[in-house]
Amino acid sequence: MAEYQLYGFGESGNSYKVALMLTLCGCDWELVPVDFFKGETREAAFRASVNPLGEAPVLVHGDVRLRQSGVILDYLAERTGRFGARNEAERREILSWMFFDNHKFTGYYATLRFLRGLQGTENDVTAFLRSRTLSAWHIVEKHLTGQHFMIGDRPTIADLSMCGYVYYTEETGIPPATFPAIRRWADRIAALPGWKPPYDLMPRAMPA
Ligand SMILES: N[C@@H](CCC(=O)N[C@@H](CS)C(=O)NCC(=O)O)C(=O)O
Repeated sequence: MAEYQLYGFGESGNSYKVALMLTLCGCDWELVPVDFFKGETREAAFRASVNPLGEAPVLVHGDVRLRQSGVILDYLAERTGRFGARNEAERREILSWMFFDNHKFTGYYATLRFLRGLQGTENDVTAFLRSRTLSAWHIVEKHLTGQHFMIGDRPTIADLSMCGYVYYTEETGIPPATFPAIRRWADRIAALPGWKPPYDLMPRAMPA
């Protein structure tokens, strides 16, 4: 058995955040596939034995079982000494971006991408999500104009959290060309030694 078990699935950018961190850090990990599209996260057994929040990702490390990608990234940064904060002020800055990511940058985009990109839905809800996504992405675009990573000149878990969905290519109505600084930032992360795209790390769960 590998040192770390990651419950997740290929389409899950939140799982990809963790899979990417484990991979970049050279950790010994294995995927425990979650059958999301068949409703596994909504089953009582999953909530009782894997995650009471009914979500992927979950990381198991020996006796430690963690949920929420941000918490998992923080744990791994501490364990591996990679991509963490150099001081208290930086730690708060990282947390601030990770909360913003979970609520808005990933939060709105992931929901839009699920509805529009994976289910082909287009309605008032997707229009609302697109406008909220654009607002969050413009904030990040401005922040990344003139600096290489979210916290200055070196990648941290804030970047690994925020990049979770930017490598998926499903159509969402968010034109990448509108966000050149975000694209350049995504390319910088993709240039880190060992980087792999989502479906190279975890297979798709969605039936073809
Ligand atoms: N903030 C959470 C979000 C996790 C999340 O929403 N995961 C999705 C898959 S990408 C999920 O399992 N959703 C199930 C549901 O909400 O019912 C994290 O970062 O881990």
